[in-house]
Amino acid sequence: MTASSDRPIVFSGAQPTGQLTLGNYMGALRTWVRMQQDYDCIFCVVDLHALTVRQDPAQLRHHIFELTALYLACGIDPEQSTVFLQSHVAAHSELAWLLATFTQMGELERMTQFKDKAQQHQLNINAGLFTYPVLMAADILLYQTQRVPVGEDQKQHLELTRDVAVRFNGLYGPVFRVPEPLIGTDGVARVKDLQEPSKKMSKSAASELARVMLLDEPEAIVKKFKKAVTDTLGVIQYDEVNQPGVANLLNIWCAATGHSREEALNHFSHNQYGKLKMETAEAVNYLLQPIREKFLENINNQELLLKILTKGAAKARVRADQTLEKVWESIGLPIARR
Ligand code: ATP
Ligand code: LTN
Repeated sequence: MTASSDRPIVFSGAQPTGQLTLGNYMGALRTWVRMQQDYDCIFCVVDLHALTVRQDPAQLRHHIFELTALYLACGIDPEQSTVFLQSHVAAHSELAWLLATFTQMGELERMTQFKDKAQQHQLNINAGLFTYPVLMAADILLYQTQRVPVGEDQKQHLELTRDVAVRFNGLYGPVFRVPEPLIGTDGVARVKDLQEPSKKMSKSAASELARVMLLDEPEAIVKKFKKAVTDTLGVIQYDEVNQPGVANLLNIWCAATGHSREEALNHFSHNQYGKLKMETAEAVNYLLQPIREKFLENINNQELLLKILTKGAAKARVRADQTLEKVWESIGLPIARR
């Protein structure tokens, strides 16, 4: 391993809006864990983003610790990577304000996540929900990030981040590094909802059967896969358009076992859906078992979790402030060193 300053910088985050799903793991977390070896990784618990949907204070606090414990249980190593809570580093909010003045309303109006969430939360379409992608751009640009490993649903936000960075640099010189998204390199770019396989599996899906949580008990996982929606064609082949449920199960089986799609099709070619469902459930249980065990080891040690976040924030703050000062200077604001 080389010194951290020589390695390309990676930034990513997840919202403390509930336990992680298999989608979060296969689309993002698993890639994060692998990247730690070769990259200078910064992983954030993005609590300020979670506030765009109304949160119960006690539950939010619980979710913050739970997500931190899940990061560790998945294999994020706070000695190797920087792990911190977004609200602990003020520069995120500060840069978000500045970047909002370089982002057009029309650009934000086009964001599909905004349109979806506005639809889901019609009584609370707050301005934060609208400017959410600007805060995300600030998260990424503060650290001169090179790679951003995310699920496919975040692609549009990444494109906006790049556009804002290029626009700013065009006006003031090379202040920000323009980041590259990394989508679905080590898993599935978009794990689908088990009940409505046209949609992505989401933490906030209405039906419990729709999503597999990393901390689900093995029996619950078997039940969810058994009840997964497929189709009436009765053949196992890979066809995302006409058989999205089967394609999703095949993708999950491949990501859980490390087999290719071709191998999956050979393996299941003469089987019925029941076998595909059972074997997928077994493979997922095998994958998640060590995560559940590790989670239980550290979830009750809140003191340790807070210590990790506090230490991570101190490291992150130094780096974030360097970029923020560059931004202030370039737009003509006198710097008050902190
Ligand atoms: P919510 O459902 O509350 O909106 P979320 O699970 O979509 O939450 P995050 O917790 O912020 O959102 O997501 C963390 C990471 O997981 C992101 O990189 C996101 O792209 C990825 N991700 C989320 N859902 C999936 C999915 N179904 N398939 C692949 N990746 C996903
Ligand atoms: N918007 C992301 C979470 C997120 C993020 C980030 C991901 C906030 N800031 C910076 C990568 C980099 C989501 O909803 N999944």
